[in-house]
Amino acid sequence: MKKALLTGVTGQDGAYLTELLISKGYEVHGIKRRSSLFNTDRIDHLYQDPHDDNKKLILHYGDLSDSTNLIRIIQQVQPDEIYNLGAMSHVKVSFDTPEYTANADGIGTLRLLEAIRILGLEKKTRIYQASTSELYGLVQAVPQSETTPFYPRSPYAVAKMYAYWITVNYREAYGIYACNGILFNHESPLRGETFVTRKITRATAKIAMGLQDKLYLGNLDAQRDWGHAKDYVEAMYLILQQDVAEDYVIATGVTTRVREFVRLAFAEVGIAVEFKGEGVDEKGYVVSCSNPDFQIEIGKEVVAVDKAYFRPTEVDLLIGDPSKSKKQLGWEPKYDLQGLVKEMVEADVNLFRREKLLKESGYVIKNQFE
Ligand code: NDP
Ligand code: GDR
Repeated sequence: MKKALLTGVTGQDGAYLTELLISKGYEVHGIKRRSSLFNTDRIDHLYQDPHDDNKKLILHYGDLSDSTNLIRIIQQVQPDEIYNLGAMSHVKVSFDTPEYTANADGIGTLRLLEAIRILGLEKKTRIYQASTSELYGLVQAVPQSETTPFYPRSPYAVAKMYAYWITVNYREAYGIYACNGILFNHESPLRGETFVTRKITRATAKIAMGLQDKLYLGNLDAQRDWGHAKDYVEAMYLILQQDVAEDYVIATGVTTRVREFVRLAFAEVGIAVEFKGEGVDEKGYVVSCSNPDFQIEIGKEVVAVDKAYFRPTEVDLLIGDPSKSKKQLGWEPKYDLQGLVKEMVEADVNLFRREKLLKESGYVIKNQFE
């Protein structure tokens, strides 16, 4: 039985990849940070009692900033494959915590590669590095491919640039099967609540149900190549199954503005939104509602811009060229943007329907000490 070790197992991609690897017969080991709450919501359905002899998911406490625990866990697990998904992954937050981001996202990758070397696992353990389209940053050329020059625009992207090159360097210097997947934005119902797509789909559901008044966003003009995380973890797996270790772009090849994502999300619940005004004064208004489940006032202002969400330096346009991964990996995304938006909005509508019902029935306690 193959063994995989995942950092970032509690995150969006960690959850989907764990599910995929278990379905392929792997024993999956995940590194989880200690926190004051469980924080395992995304993988609870996969977790088994640690006393179960047939368990397929085993969790270890650890952190990318601590090389001692990484070496110990890798020595204990002796993984065939490592997927380094752990990271401080929020671009805007990286401007607030740049040193920590460099440590976890940049040096964290080095720590894993060194652990493989220290333990003499260069020929046994393959490693996948979660690289990102944020490396392209300030537009040099479009669509962006494996050969497009990088120009990172945030502490996050600069840290990931170090991780990218140290992965290439350890492959070339020590013959480790180490690969970068340069993944463009990928989303799902499991996406963190503060990334723009999930922020929009949650707000869409809440506004439609009368649970939220307005959605405040930053740069509505930003263009992103959005795919579904489920498709993208398939690519991660394929990248580590090839004869030769290489780096791959994973993207849909279609780009969409944030503003358009908002329109698509509201359209899923039967609400048509139109934008008027410019720059920070731009606003989104309801122009019609065809869904009898939702009573929303026509003309209501549901979207506004808040400068607090702007970044000191922005990445304006991302559109990936996935030709290499399609040709060499045989990878093909199953979801289009419409399917992605539909799944995310449906999940959030269900989530807030449940929450509303619980609240109305008196089961939601605002403060546990009340
Ligand atoms: P998430 O933010 O959902 O998950 C990040 C994971 O990393 C969480 O499990 C988090 O743990 C863990 N983590 C954070 N800091 C540390 C640390 N110091 N040590 C160990 N673990 C840590 O990210 P995604 O699942 O969306 O992304 C997975 C990876 O892919 C990340 O590296 C991200 O930068 C990269 N990426 C993501 C893309 C996307 O569009 N989603 C695109 C390209 C790259 P906790 O739950 O405790 O916070
Ligand atoms: P990104 O994702 O920065 O591309 O990084 P995010 O969803 O945060 O932003 C996408 C674009 O939307 C604009 N935007 C807003 N973003 C957020 N979060 N909140 C807002 O209110 C808002 N309004 C507009 C942003 O300015 C940006 O242009 C994600 C992360 O998953 C990274 O870890 C990953 O490497 C890249 O995708 C590829």
